[in-house]
Amino acid sequence: MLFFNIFLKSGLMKEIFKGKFITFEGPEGAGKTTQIQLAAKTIESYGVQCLLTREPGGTPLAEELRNIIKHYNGDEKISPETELLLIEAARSQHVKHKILPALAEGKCVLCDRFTDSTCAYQGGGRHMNMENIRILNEFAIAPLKINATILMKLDITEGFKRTQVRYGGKEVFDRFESQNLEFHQNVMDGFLQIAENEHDRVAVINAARSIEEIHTDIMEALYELLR
Ligand code: Z5A
Repeated sequence: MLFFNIFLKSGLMKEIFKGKFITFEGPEGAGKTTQIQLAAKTIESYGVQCLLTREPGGTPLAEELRNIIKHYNGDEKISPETELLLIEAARSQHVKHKILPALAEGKCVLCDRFTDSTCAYQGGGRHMNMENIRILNEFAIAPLKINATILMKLDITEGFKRTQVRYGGKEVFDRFESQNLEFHQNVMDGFLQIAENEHDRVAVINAARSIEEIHTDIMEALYELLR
């Protein structure tokens, strides 16, 4: 009986996760990369192949754009409009050349940041027009739709502390990390606003706990959002 139940559950989970597009969002250091890897392991145990990817980036060209978006340091400043268009250019390439083909093969695609990051960082952080961002997001990803999003909620100062540990205490900031606390608080508020408006798609997970506790909550939330 136990074996039969496990067999049934695994078959059900396979159906739930096959060909799904799942995004992970949140502030810096929230643990997205850590959790996306654990989620992939669990989903693969159901017999579904996973593709892990990230934004900005994910294809060779998009990764080149990522490098500019994160680290460009020339005298000519990148305007907020240019930053937004570079992110959307990388995204369009990523969706067409990597995400859509993988979904067509029935893989479960797990993406570290996606369109909600644009609303939160470029909209909330850089105060760019939300309607323009919405139109550009749609233009870059159509016909792709997100099936479920995990928003990892963490106090921004806690996130900074975690990334400092990763950098061994050295201050190596990219163009986003070097923004002030107000910028990062606006980003977090932007994420929470999205979750409030779209609770059928977005689950908010308290990321200030142990890695195992967070993983358990994420898998439960994904089951609820996708079933
Ligand atoms: N960006 C944008 O502006 N607009 C957009 O549309 C998109 C992106 C798509 C990408 O940065 C930047 O691009 C991002 C926004 C912008 N910049 N910021 N800030 P990235 O990809 O390089 O970095 P990130 O997305 O911010 O991720 P991160 O800093 O690497 O953090 P994370 O992936 O969420 O966390 P992690 O690497 O899994 O964990 C961080 C550390 O904490 C690490 O040492 C872990 O071992 C530790 N950790 C993880 N979980 C825990 C728990 N539960 N307890 C304690 N410690 C933990």
